[in-house]
Amino acid sequence: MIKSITTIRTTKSSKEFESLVALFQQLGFEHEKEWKTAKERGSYFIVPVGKLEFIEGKQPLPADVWVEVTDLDTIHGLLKKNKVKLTSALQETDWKSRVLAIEPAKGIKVAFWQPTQPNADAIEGDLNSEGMRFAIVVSRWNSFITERLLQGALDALRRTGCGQHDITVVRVPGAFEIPSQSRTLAETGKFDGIITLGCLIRGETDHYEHIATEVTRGIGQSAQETGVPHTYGVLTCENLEQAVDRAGLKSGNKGFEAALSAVEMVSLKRKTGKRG
Ligand code: DLZ
Repeated sequence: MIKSITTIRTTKSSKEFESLVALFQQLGFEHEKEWKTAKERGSYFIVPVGKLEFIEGKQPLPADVWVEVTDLDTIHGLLKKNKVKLTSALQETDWKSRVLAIEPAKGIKVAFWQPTQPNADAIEGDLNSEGMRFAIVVSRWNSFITERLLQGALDALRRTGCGQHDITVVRVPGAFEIPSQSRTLAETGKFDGIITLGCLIRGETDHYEHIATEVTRGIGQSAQETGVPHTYGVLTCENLEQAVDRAGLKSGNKGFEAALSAVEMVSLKRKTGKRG
């Protein structure tokens, strides 16, 4: 059974290795693992779908890794910010896509592309938060976990282009207070989306089920009744170990995921909601 496809590039120096790893992390690749032996080290990224494609005829651009993205303009912006020179400018192709190419280190040629015609039967939100305003409601109870969720959420917003001034962080005592505060903020009309972050641990919480149910119901109700997208980054865990696992520093951080979902939902609402 085939399990995965890996494409390997060797770098010329430690500096090049480190700058490539940092760049690809910023571009949104999921950093899976680093490994080290006495003589070598490696760092690899994973993507949701791998493809092996054969083409007969002329290849449109000299790149040997092709990365399909959902928002080429954000990638373009990130490359500019990192002063990565394009080897091929952002351009339309004759296969209904837009594409750009880079060579961030000698011999490492990567093209990024996005179809110009969305899938006919699916509308999706984009992961570009430039110009969107978010409130993050975070509870102080179990703050050693919730502060990590907050860092994850801020990281996701920053990476997707949200301005610092467009993010408001509001702290509440515990998870129970998240729904009412979220609603207060949603009703102001000042925010495009609300990100809720908290942590309930069964072993340490009396009436755990009741609080968890109430928090979930309240957040959902606020979203539906105000029409403002709310996303759910409230951990409901059996124990502390599980909570730590779900509040990882990069991948596996539910705060990061809740913020990304908020960006996607705000974008989707703009595409599918009432006309201005
Ligand atoms: C009271 C309580 C308990 C026992 N456990 C938690 C918890 O694990 N996570 C959490 O966010 N909050 C907890 N709380 C506090 C309640 O959510 C609420 O803040 C207080 O009961 C005050 O209304």
